[in-house]
Amino acid sequence: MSCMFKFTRITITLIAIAGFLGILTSPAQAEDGYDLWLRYRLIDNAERLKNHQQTAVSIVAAGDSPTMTVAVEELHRGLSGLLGQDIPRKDAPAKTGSILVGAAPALQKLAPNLKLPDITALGPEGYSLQSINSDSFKGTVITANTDAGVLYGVFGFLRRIQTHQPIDNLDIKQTPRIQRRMLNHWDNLSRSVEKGYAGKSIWIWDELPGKRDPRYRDYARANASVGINAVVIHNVNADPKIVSDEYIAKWAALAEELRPYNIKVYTTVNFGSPMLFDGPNKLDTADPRDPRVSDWWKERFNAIYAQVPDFGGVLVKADTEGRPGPQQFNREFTDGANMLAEAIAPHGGIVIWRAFRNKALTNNEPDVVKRPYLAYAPFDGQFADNVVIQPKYGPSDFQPREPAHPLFGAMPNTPLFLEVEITQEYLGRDLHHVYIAPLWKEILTFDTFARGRGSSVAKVIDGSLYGRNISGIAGVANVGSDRNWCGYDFGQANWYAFGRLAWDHQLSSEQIADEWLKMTFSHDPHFIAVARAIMMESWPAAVSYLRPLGFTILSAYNHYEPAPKYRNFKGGDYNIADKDTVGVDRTLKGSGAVTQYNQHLTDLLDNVDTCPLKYFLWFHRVSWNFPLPTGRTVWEEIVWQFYDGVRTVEDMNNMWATLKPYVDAERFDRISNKRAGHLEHARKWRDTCVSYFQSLNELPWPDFIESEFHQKPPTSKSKK
Ligand code: BDP
Repeated sequence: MSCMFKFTRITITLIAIAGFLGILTSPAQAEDGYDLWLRYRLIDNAERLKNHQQTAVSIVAAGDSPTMTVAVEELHRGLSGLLGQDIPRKDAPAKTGSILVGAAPALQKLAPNLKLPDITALGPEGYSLQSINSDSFKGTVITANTDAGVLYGVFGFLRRIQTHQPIDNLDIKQTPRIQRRMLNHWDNLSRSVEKGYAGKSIWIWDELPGKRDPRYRDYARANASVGINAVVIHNVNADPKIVSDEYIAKWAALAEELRPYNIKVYTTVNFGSPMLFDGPNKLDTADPRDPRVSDWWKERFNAIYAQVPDFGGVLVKADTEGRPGPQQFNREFTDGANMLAEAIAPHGGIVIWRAFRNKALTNNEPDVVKRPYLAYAPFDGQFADNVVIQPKYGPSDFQPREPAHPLFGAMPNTPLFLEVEITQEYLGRDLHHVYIAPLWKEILTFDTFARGRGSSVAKVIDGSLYGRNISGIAGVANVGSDRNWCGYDFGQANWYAFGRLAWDHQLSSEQIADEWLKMTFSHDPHFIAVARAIMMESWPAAVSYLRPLGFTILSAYNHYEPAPKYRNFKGGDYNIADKDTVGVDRTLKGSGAVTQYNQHLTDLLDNVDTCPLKYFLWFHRVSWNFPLPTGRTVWEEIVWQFYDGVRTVEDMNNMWATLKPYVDAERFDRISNKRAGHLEHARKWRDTCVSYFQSLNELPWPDFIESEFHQKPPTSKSKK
């Protein structure tokens, strides 16, 4: 981006001046990334430190449940670290400086004369942070209706200190907008992680249930600190053994470790389990209409709930990518999902049924992106009350950019969860520094027009559009056994951002980036401004060099390397370009995918003049010379975007290089090395893709490659 380029120059100048004046902050101590954003380092501003030390003198806690115990431990650990002195726990409030913490009923018992804030509207997970300044008591109250709410209040309070916000005069009430804020682990029983780039699975199956790795608790703390309250422990490509007695006992131990942190365990199940699972009651079918099959599941759910009484439910990938499902038995998805739902209902569990790449039973639609809509929309209202449908954010497969999934505007009578990917399957694995919050925000704010203007995806999934009592969002986890959890330091930002957006999807990407940077690196305003700019440009840049102008898919089978040729097969789903034309025709005259959106969107997307450029080649097939409002032809625009994306990565790397004085050497070097690899791989993407398209269309290379980007085209062919 050219504004980015200018910013880089300004940045370098400012850094030089700051260095000259000797006003740079000293680098922090070396860090390995294990502590994530919960580092609780001493506040480095003397005035602020003194002020906080007066506000937080002691902790007075009401209640001793496991959740209260971890909440108080965390408060003690956080305050003591941040304030550089032990903040003791006392039995009764002092006249000044006590932090009172506990659920409202317990707190009221402990301090009967205290006037507590009205928290009736906070629900089971909300919290209140209140400063009290009466004659008899000057202090702070962290309270909620439940201990879980108190735990979130503690993390909210600590986050304020960590991000340098005041903690006196507090009058804050917070409630999560979404009920089930879930991580989906694609972790296998072998401890490999599907599309995981951060080492092995953190679940050490061999050692469970007896031995509990201390990381389970730190993982739980990190999740609770951002409000994540549900974890699916197993891969969507599920091993039938996950519901064996042996494995239930293992993940019951995990549930025990996570429970104090208000995290409920869920698991994926293999729909074929009754016939795949070698047990005494193995069946020869998994037909959902066979009563023996529902009995089989009832028996397994009884076994699960006997050990995990608060088990959340099951996540199912069925009849897609070779996985078993009801269609194998000529049954509908409603048959499969409702059978499981009925078996789990007596225990209060839910069935989360994925809508990914599914085909309708009797419709072999050739355009893959149209299939899930055809498979599910006609069944709206026919699923049991405890069934949820979970589509990916777009109709294809976690592409760097996709229009939102049309199902979000098409199932008013079914709760829908949104599935996003925190792990960077199509976004450069752990090699590309991509901050994904802006992509998630683009989807969350996508207007479905389902109930007129303002019917955003966020309102569909948080339940507010249709007044639902089940709501949820799921992120495929990027967590592994690597010391720094996510494979590379900036990957932690995506875990953090997912949790924060799941709690409050109204937060901006910038706000979340600022919080994370302050808690993870430094408060220096200059550092924050530059690092935030790098983060905010990273996703748009990645879209430019991975999928410019709305290309559907260009990557190899590993979803990482560029392979436009491999994806471009004739007569297949992805015939994306030939000598004369480029894009996929999904208009009314083409595959008709535009009709799966509300009429307003259908009209907008169908028309080449009104279709947003970001989705242009997703919906339109046009000649390479088609003129665009940017003043460039489609061919020129594609080339421009590939080059511009890579230039932004260069700019981001230059900007990062100037941040050395603000970051400890260990993390700075680690990140710099990664960034070099990122740039190299982005160039590979650009050169592979533009060369391939040029070989198809034989159009001259645009002049701007040299004049604007100061590069030579990748081959010497066809210079104008
Ligand atoms: C595909 C992934 C595969 C997943 C699948 C899914 O490559 O690993 O199992 O999505 O989401 O894109 O089910």
